[in-house]
Order: sequence, then structure tokens, then C-alpha cells
Amino acid sequence: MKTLHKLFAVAAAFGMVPAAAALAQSAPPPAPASAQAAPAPAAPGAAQAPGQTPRDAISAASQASPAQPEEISGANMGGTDAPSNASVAASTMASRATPTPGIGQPDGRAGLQDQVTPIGIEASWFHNKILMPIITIISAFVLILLLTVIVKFRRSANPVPSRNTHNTVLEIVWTLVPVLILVAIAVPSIRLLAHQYSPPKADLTVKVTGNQWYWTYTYPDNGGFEVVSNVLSDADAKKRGEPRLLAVDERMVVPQGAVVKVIVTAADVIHSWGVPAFWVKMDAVPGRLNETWFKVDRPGLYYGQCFELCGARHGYMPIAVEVVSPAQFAAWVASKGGTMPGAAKPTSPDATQNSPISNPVAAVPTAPGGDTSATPPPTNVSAGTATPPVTNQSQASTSRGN
Ligand SMILES: [Cu+2]
Repeated sequence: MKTLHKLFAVAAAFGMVPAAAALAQSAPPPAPASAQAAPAPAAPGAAQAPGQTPRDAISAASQASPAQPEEISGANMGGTDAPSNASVAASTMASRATPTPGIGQPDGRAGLQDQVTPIGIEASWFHNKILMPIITIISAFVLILLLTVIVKFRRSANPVPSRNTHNTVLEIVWTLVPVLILVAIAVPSIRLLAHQYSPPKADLTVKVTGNQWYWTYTYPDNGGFEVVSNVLSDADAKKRGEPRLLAVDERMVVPQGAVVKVIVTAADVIHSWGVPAFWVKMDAVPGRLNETWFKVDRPGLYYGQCFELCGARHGYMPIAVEVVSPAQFAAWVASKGGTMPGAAKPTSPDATQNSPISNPVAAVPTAPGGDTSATPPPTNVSAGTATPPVTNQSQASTSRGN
């Protein structure tokens, strides 16, 4: 099998086998025959800050030398190299969440993935209960009209056609009915948009950076440590009981119930960070900070992918978000060398209260109206605004069209 791969790689390098070109297109250019031993082009593992400890041997090995294209290409699919139960048990899966079939990953069903965020639940309701029935009814209605016309007014059945050209009642109806349908769609649609673009105050901010071809996750609220997330080889994914091409060595970890603000950008070309079960998809554009958010109450593991064609290994930069309890999150942060902000409680409605912006100096003399709450309303924002006083760093991005 390995020899076959090398043959393909060599053949493709010389442009001899058209079919192999696609296979080897994703290989690092200067390593035709010995791609396995070649270093990764960007050596993402090297970017990892010292003091971080991958949680098991698979992660450690993958961080040191990320999976190469031939280890994750479709060519070596097949059950022949399935790991034994013993080797699966030997891997330290206990410390990580394992995926639940049908949740957070494609499972062969048609339609949308089961949604786990409030926005996703609202959006999938809108799609499944409003849009799909309307679309189906309209399509069926038009089809029936067409068939009726074809059968009833065919030349043999209707040799002398009617000369009518106007019917006032009919014209009013076929103008008004579509308008009413559009209004009926617009109400929940605009409400959903408003909910998407007016997030609650963030409990946690994660900066997501797309790279060719891996993701990095930075936790500015927790000391600014960075996690480098590479795709796992098929064999390693199988060992962990995770789907191929979706498993990663280091996941993005967030606490359950927390409003997570995601700042999305890229280091080289345009990528797109998306997790279907969260109803989240945001372009990662170099030099620009895009913002989205999600809140997941259910602990578990949720997969996504890069959603913008970004180069040869676009299909090999999956996303895995692990939602854990606040205590597990704190432990994970500590294992990465990060710190938990003292005042921030991940499940509190306002964990950003330790922000210097939202929590101006204690010298503010009196809160308006004799408010006795612990956090006086900030005085450096206009009183009339209903928007949160923080998170103004990328408000401008909320007007984008995507
Ligand atoms: Cu990408």
C-alpha cells in the first residue's frame, strides 16, 4: 500500500498520471518520493508556546509532525487497518469527549444537523417549519397549474382558444398573494437576523485564525495562550473513535452555557470557520476581524470544516469544538498554561465585568437612580444606547452581507 502511494506520488510529480495529479496536488511540492519524511510546510507545531501539554500521545505526535496528505487522503480508506480494541482502549480517550452519533457531525440524514445553539434552533425551525412547507406548497401548486394547462387546453381538446386577456380579480389575487407570502416569510427572517446580530454579552472570547492549512485558537481572556489544531491522520482518528477528516489533535474547548464570542481572521488567504450544529459560519479574511458567537448548553463534541476554498489542502483543515463543564474548562486552560480571569465566572450572565471598559474605575461616585448593584453602569457610553458597552472592537463587521 505504501509502495503504491509512493508510486503515485512519483508519477504525479512528473505529471505522468492525470488521476494521480489530484492526489498529489495536496502534497508539499518539494517532496515527491519521500513526502512522509518531509517536514510540514509551515511546521505549525513549532508555533506552540512552551508550557502547553497536549492531552495524549496522539496529540503530541500530531503537534510535532502534523499528518501528511497521504495519511489523510481517501486512497487509504478501508477497514483493513482498523485498530484492535486493545489499542483503542490503550489510547487515553477517557480525558476527551467522544462524538455522539448524529450530533455535531454529518450522519447520512438529509436536512440540517441537529442544532444545539439558540440561534441554530430558531433558524432550523424557520427552515423546517416555515420555508420548506411554503416552498413545497408553491412548487406543487405551480406544477399542478402547468399540468392542468397542458392537459385541459391542449389543441385536440380545445381547438378554439379563448380570446380573454384580462381578468381583474385574478390579477389582484396573483399580485396580493405573493406579497402576503413574502411578508409572512420576512417577519421571522428579520427577527432571526436581529437575534444573530445582537448577541448577549460574551463570557469568553476566542480568536480563531485560519492558516494554510490548519486553525489556531487564541484565548485572550485566559492569558492569551494559543492552541494549534491540525487534522488527524485517518489511522489516528480511527484510534480515537472519531470520524475521518473531522478529527483534530487539539480541539477548541469552551465551557457549556457560556456565550462565546468568536473573532475570526486569517493569516494567509481567505478561509471560513463554520460549525453546522451551531449555525455558525464566518469568513476568515486576512487583515480583518469578523465576529460571530454561539452558546451551547449541551456538553459534547461538534465538528466543522473550512468553508472557503483556500488551497490544495482546504479539505484537510477540520474544526472540532469541545463543550465541557466550567470546571473542566478551567482545568484545560491550566493545562495549556493559561489563567482563568479572577472575576469571570463562565456561566454568569456577565463575565466580561472584569473588562476595564465595562467596569470603569471604582471612583465613579454615584450610579444613576441610586442603583445598588455591584457593577455600576458605565458612564463612558451614551445613556440611550441599548447595545452592550463592550465589544465595540468589531461592531463594524455586523453590517456585512454574509
Ligand atoms: Cu481554509
